[in-house]
Amino acid sequence: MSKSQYEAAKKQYAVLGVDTEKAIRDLQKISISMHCWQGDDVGGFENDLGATGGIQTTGNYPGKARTPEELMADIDKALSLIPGKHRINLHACYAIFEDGKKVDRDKIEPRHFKKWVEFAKKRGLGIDFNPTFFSHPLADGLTLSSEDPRVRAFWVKHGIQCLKIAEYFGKELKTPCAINFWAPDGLKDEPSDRLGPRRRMADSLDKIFKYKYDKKLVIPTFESKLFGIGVESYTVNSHEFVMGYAQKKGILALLDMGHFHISENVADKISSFLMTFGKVAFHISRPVRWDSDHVIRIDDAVSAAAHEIVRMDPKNFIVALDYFDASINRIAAWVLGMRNMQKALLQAMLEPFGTLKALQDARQYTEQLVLQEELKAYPWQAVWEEFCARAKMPANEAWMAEVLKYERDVLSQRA
Ligand code: RNT
Ligand code: ZN
Repeated sequence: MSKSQYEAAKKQYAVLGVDTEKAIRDLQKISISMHCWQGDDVGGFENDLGATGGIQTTGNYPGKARTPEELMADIDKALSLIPGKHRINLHACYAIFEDGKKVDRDKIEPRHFKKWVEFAKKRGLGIDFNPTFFSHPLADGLTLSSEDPRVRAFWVKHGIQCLKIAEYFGKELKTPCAINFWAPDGLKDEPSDRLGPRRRMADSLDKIFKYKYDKKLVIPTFESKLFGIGVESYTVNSHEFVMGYAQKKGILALLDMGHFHISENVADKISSFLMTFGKVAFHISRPVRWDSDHVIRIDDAVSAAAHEIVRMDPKNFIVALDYFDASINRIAAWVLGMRNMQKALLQAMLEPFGTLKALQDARQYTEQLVLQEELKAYPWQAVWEEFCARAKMPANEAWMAEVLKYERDVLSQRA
């Protein structure tokens, strides 16, 4: 697409009172947290057993990263095709044990993430973090809410160590580390006691947050979930429990787009979250019939979420991606998801929000509906291409050729 097409688009948007230059500047400022776990099917570096305990990947596309070096190289490849400055999101199971000196999760320390810090520093990336309450022999249905005090104590220690590691990231990289607590705790069949596990969960979290983390360096978030594999009837960290606990504790609640009833409008929750917490943390994901963690498309759900994020100012949001598809090229999965999120945000930035809001308030619902629909065909793609050109990035599917070359040269050697 040519410069003249951008100029034409710029004029067309200007008629609506939309400044495309401002949209490009605003998009350049947005950092999305790219999840390391798409690169190896949530495997981590502790063993080769794969993800267990409530999450699961399907597919066996060749070339997955097996070592820290491979994962870092793959992240580099992905980032080289994504415009903008972003963050990476790590899980505790991606600790790097030098000389094979492994420690269990209750004993991991900042030094086990030194290589990640070096990696991030060199590239000017921030790091976000997650304790890993799954893929472990002590993650058998219940972790922080277990009826066994020894199991709870183990996971409480893990949580505290992770807060220390998050502080280390925040301090070293000079940008606060968002640390997300997601625990798979739940039950397969109808429980008799729904209250007990929730009380134990709250007590364990209280113990973790007794650790006086530096609030300038660490932003804890707490993720809810409706159900999971093997925990179909009851999750301890239901939406209501998480909302209540987070508010009481003064931490943020996290919305994962795959963690609600399939017909629920997750975007509608955002404004209420913002009013309650002042900031909203997000896992952008794509459930297909269930929490399947497909690579995100610019579907109605993602588009609606992006619109709400832009309308309520991206400054107030922590946007992370969360999906893991092992059936397709993993680098393409990263690049596509990151670029899709950016495109969805750009489309939202090109919305004449003031005009639409005025139509709503004046009850001119017909005009509002018509404009909302007509906007979908506006030339946002020309603005996207201009944004990519300024970042010296391929603007369209041309990036896939790069990924295929990497697959031939690098990934195919990992048999
Ligand atoms: C699982 C949650 C959680 C994980 C990651 C790996 O259902 O969405 O966020 O996907 O922590
Ligand atoms: Zn999630």
